[in-house]
Amino acid sequence: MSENVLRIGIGGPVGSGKTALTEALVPRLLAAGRHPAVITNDIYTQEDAQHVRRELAGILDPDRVVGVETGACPHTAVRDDPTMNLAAGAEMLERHPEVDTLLYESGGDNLTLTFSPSLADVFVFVLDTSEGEKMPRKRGPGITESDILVINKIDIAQYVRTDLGVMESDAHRVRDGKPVILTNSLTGVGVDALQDQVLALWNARPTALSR
Ligand SMILES: Nc1nc2c(ncn2[C@@H]2O[C@H](COP(=O)(O)OP(=O)(O)OP(=O)(O)O)[C@@H](O)[C@H]2O)c(=O)[nH]1
Ligand SMILES: [Mg+2]
Repeated sequence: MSENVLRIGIGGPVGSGKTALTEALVPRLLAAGRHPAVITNDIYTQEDAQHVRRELAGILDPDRVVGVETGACPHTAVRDDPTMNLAAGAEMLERHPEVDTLLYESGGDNLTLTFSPSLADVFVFVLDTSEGEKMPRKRGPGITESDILVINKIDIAQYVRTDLGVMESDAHRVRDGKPVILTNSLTGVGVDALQDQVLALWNARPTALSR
C-alpha cells in the first residue's frame, strides 16, 4: 500500500453515527481535492455500503464504495486480523489508482474496539450523546487512545438528558489533551473541524524522508 494513501479508520459503538459521519466527510474531502473511497464493515450484510452509495449518489462513484462482510466479531476484522480489509483496500486501489484516501468504517462494536495501525493511519472513535454523558468516563482504548474522539449527535443531547459540557470535559480529561470534536453529522456541524484535524495529523506523520 502506497505511503501516500491516507487511511482513516472510523470506529465506535453501534449506531453512534459512523456511516453518517463518513457520508458527511466524503464531500468535504472531494472539495479539498482528495479522491476518497469508502470501505464499510458489517457482519452479515452490505447495509452500510448500500446506504453510502445511496446517500452519495451523484457525488461519489458507487464503485468507490465496498462492503466487507466480516462474518464474525467486527473488531476482529479491523484490529486482530485485518486481512479482509487490507485486501479490500488493495483491490480498491487497483481498480481506482486515483484514490488517495480510504475511509474504513468498522462494524458497530463496543468500547474495546481499536484499529490495527497496519490498517488505519488516523483512528477516529465516534460516541454519541444518546449513549449517555458517562461514556467518556467508562474509558476503553477507543475513547482514551484514538487519534480523534468524536462526540456526535450534539443536537439531541437535550432530549436524552445528556449534559454536553460534562461529556466534553470528561472526554478531554481522560484523553490527556488529544483532540475531541463535537459533531452533528446530519447537518455537518463540526465536520469541517474533524476533516482539518484528520489532515493535520496526516500531514504531521513521519515520512520515509524524516524517519
Ligand atoms: N440527530 C442525529 N442523528 C444522527 C446523527 N448522526 C447519525 N444520526 C442518526 O443515527 C442513526 C444511526 O446512524 P448511523 O450513521 O447508521 O450509525 P453507525 O454508527 O454507522 O451504525 P452501525 O454501523 O450500525 O453501528 C441514523 O438514523 C442516523 O440518521 C446526528 O448527528 N444527529
Ligand atoms: Mg454504519
